[in-house]
Amino acid sequence: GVAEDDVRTACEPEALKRAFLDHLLYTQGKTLEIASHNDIYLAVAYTVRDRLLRRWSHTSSRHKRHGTRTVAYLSAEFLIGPSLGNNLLNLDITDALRETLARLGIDLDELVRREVEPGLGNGGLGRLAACFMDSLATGEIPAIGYGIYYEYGIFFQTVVDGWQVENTDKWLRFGNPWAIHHPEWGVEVKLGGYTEHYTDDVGRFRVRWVPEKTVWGTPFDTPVAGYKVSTVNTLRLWRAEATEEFDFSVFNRGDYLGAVNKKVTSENLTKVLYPNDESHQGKELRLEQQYFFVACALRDMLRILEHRGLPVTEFPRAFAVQLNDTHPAIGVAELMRLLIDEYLVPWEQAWEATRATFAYTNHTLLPEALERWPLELFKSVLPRHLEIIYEINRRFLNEARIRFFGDESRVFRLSLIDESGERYVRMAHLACVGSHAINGVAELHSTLIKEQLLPDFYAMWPEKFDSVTNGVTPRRWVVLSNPGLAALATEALGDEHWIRDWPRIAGLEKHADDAAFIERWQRVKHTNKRSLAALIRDETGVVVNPDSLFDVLVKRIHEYKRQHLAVLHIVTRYHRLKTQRATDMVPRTFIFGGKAAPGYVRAKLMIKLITAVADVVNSDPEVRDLLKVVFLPNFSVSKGQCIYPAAELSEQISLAGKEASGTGNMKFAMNGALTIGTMDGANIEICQEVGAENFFAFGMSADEAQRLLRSGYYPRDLYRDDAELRAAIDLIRGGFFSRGDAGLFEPLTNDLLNEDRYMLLADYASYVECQDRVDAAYRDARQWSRMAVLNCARSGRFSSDRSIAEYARRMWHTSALPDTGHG
Ligand code: 26M
Repeated sequence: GVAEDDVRTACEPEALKRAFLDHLLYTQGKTLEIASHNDIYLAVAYTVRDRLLRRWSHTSSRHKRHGTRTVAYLSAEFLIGPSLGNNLLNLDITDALRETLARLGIDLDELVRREVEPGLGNGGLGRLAACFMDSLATGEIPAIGYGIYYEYGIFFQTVVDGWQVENTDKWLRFGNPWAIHHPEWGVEVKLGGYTEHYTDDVGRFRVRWVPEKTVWGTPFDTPVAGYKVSTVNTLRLWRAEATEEFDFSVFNRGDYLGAVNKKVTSENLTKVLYPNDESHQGKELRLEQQYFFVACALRDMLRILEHRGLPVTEFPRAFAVQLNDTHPAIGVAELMRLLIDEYLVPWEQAWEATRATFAYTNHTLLPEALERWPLELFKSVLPRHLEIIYEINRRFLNEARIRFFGDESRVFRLSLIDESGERYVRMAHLACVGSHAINGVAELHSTLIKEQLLPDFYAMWPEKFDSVTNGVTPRRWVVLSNPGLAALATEALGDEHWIRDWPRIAGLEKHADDAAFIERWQRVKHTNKRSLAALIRDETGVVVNPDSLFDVLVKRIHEYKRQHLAVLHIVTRYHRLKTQRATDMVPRTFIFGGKAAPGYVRAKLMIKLITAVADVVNSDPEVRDLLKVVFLPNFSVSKGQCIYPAAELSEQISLAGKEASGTGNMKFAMNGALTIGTMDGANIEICQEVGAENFFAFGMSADEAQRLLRSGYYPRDLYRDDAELRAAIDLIRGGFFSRGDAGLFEPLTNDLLNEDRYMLLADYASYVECQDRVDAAYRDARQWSRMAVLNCARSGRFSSDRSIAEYARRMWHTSALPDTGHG
């Protein structure tokens, strides 16, 4: 593809300059003299996009010609982050474009820094989907990501008086140069209504779904380039609008305002991303969103199949559909509906094709996060799908009755319908039954799925269960965010192969004892810390010391993630400083970031607790620079890119057994932060890889935590018996951090003393003791840096390239389709 670059898409400085100026004038309608920052950004982005599109058209025709299996990654969220820097990196035109623009007086790095990112995801799950898209393209695996083109992404967080305030994220305000709208590939999606069963004119039993309404879905395509390969895959996100017929019918009745109103209603469907993760609420609009994008995706795959001249029965050979959690699990019933009702495929054959098509990734064990839809609600939105689910369930339970002869209680537990009280459709059960493969996202998590979440399904189909440990892309999370480290790695390793083959980073290990290398490593870290300190000053006004230990906890705010355990530790340090002249303490800066779901009152109170402690500690002259606490507002992909490279200590302190994997933990390790963490999720595997001597492990194991909970857990006894813990909790509940308002944090402290579901008190002593060992280790800067280098060097397993290779081989049965240049 690259060989055929024409005058429009060539990458030499002259061609880039021509293209940029053309776009500025002919797309933006401006000359350089009057162009705004945004005009320039857009013209640059279009210049880059042209080069993506050239490769993209090649990739599509290559995929069509070879007819290999395409991965369809279905996800309600894709948290892709800013695009410009990443596309330049993957196209390998950063330097050429930087030079070209510099000659025109334009600073490319500033354009990259100021890009506003689309926040089309909540956190880990959405970001994982984005890392996977990068690795699929880099691995040259034919793939399409399917999702929703939300008009409003995750809210923009500000902090007012220490409290989280949500602001709308109108990310499309200045235009989105990366996506191309394709109205011509629009599809109609039915919703609501009822079904009619009838016999058609040749005597076949048929079902007709008579919808209450229809909406029109159109795709916005974003090209996703692999790193220095010619493959460019597609991220295809769907937007809902009113159908034309629908409008016409109302217009004809003369109800103009009614018609406009219905149009507005249709557009509501993809208006906003639900900002809660790990807590399911049975909201009708959410179910409609899920069905909408899945219906669009499957229709689109059928269109592609037809375009390739293949019959519908070839569906599973043409596509491997991966369900990113249960959010798209309705796809199982939708594909069945399409095959049975519309293509008249017999049930058994349709079911076999469906199962061969889908695979399901579970991302959580938390009961409150498991999706269940009240039957009545489900029926009112998807009446035909409910019938199909009943039939899937009837056949499935018959199979189960034979397999588990006489065990009706097991059949009851396996059912796709929860009938223990109000009746629900269990989406995880639907996903399991309709998939040929089910996986967890880290070893421990996969074990717990088999033993605790879905033991009956595991007993029935042990061979379906698998584990694929998450990974993150080293392109964004090292090369783009940490250029200093990237340059050092390239120099030490002699080439850039590590960027596409991350395990080669192991080559740094032999430099871990090299004083000159360690010094350069430390300089890189220090530079990154200074930039983060500048960002912190700009955003919060707090001045932090770049020579202090940067101790970082960034992730969604959740009780199970235990940000308040970190607060108890900080308060303990503060208490020590005030009561003992603890002058040998290592100066630390505690950096927090993360969003709380707007309706999650406790999580918002945790933010207030962090900021309240920060206010007191930061302004106490006695503390000097031994302790600083900052809450950096609006944690996002862009913020992460500034934070991970500057971190020295990565806080991964969830209660063991609760965090499915974690992926921030991997980004920290790759950037040479040491982890203080529980034996939870992928922390266990990180500890294994980097060596226990280079990892600060603390707390109960998942097993120990469960046993303690079952044998009777009494947090108040722990409070009674531990003076430091008591002092910390008493300071908080006595109102010390809330101007004497003793009631403010009571919902948190009372819970810790009485229930403490996430067992902070049980892990507190171990955590504080472990933090003391961190201090001791940090005092020896050489030794600390050595451990940091080893963390990076031994993070080879945690590239999403490895995760994708495992999915490709074990669940998708697909492989790379590299561009040989020979057609
Ligand atoms: C569900 C229903 C309605 C509205 C929103 C949701 C929802 C959205 C996001 C539920 C869960 C969501 O994300 C969960 C998530 O991010 N899980 C994380 O997934 C990561 C990738 O596998 C793991 O590393 C984390 O451990 C896991 O918490």
